Amino acid sequence: MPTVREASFDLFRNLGTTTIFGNPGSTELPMLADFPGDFRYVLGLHEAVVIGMADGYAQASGRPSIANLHTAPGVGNAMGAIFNAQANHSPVVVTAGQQARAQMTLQANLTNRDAIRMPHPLVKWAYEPPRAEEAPLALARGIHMASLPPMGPVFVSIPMDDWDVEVEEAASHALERGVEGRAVAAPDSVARLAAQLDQASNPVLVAGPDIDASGGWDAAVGLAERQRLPVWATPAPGGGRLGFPEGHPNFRGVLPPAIGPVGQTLEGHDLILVVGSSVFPYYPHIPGPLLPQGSSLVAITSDPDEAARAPMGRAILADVGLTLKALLEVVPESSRPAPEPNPGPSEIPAEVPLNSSTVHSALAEVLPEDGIVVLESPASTLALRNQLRLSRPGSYYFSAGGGLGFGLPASVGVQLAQPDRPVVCVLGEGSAQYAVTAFWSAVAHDVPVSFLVLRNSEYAILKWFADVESVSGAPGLDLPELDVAAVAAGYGVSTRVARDRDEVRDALSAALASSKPELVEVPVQPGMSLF
Ligand SMILES: Cc1ncc(C[n+]2csc(CCOP(=O)(O)OP(=O)(O)O)c2C)c(N)n1
Repeated sequence: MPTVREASFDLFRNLGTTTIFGNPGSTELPMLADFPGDFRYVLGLHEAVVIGMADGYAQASGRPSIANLHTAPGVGNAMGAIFNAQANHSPVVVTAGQQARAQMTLQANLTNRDAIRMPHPLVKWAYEPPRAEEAPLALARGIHMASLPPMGPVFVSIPMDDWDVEVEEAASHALERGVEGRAVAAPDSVARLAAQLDQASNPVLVAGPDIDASGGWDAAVGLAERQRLPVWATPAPGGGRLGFPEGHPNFRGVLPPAIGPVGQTLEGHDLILVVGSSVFPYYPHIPGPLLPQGSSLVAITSDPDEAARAPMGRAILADVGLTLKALLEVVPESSRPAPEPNPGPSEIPAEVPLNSSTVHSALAEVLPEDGIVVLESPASTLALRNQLRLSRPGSYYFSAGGGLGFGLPASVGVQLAQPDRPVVCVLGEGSAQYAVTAFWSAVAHDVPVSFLVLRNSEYAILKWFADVESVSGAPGLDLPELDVAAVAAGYGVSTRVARDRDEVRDALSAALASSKPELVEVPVQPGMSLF
């Protein structure tokens, strides 16, 4: 019979996953022994990087990814990134080594003494198999759990002396199983919603990240066009992906992230259809009516928790893409006038020194049609969305959890999953620090991400929040002398500094054309850019 190690790698292979992200320690070495030639091990130098890369890879490949961490301290280091993965609905299968079974009760060094409890409440399922022979079954169960809706991270702890144990005959079934979880809404729910849409006088669509994740992009466009719906993107903090092309004439913009302003923005709409998003990813507490007077809300989500916790409206729990397609099949062509066409990106007055809107307008000039943006530049998020108007599926990844340290490693994972599409990772110089060693992984594994770093010498978004929260005199909001280009160069990345719009455009073109990771650092004016 095969060993636990052989059976586990067969399992990964059968499920189409031959990339393992990891940072090894003594408790993980037995798993990695005689590492099979058809597998790729992507080394991250810190666990935030390991999980961030695995998160980007899972989202951009649409398949579960495997991340291997070093027992308790490795899991501890990874917690912020696991938090992001659950907010992103990202199917990351986190495995960690554990002391040898014979030494766990006496708690020898590096025993993860409560391995199952440790990653809670961030994972869908956490487990340590009671017997070595069951480790492949536990991994199989974890992989299926991670990829069932709502997708999300799981955790399996595996004692280091399990890997050479022979599995039992019965385990072979586990290796070949498939579990399918995409289910369309009941036909009467779909018919009722179609009738509601058609009878509404001024309905609106709010598009969320799970439209992209579930392959519902074309159906969302079809529905908006057939029903003449204006479309808003769900508020930026929860918009880990785009649910609708932002260059489409029906696209209105990104909803503001607070209760009162969302209600005001949707004023005048008698039906609000929210698809593939929580209702809503609010952030600052700006109270107000949850819904405009006289309007009702229906949400389609594959996440029971999102459905249950929404403070208003009716929710339909179903696969977002399949249900959009089913809705499109039954909804009639509306005779409502089409929404006023969106005027497109705002004009930017020529400005010296640069601000982030100018930089993003230069990026828009050179980003190829199939370009992908991974974004973690808090004060320029809205400027980037406005200037770029990304309009292809799978083109945008952002941390829906809001924990910094996602963008840099996720861009490496996204590029590994999408080797034929150019990836640009846009970072604030503060954000770049949280998982900074991912620069090394990009170089070591020849991952040609183009990094664009906006250097405004401050935590600009926190200064904006200080105003919103009426806080004055807070320390720790300035970042003088933080030379990201020099740090990245230390990890082996080729870097340049661009000081005006033309230099930004030319440096980005060169980085995009390069087959290596390259970084363009741009000193920009402090403050938020909203357009
Ligand atoms: C793990 C983590 N720690 C701290 C924060 C709080 N935080 C949010 S934005 C921000 C500043 C980011 O600075 P920078 O990347 O330079 O972007 P800017 O605001 O200047 O655009 C911080 C520290 C966070 N979101 N996540």
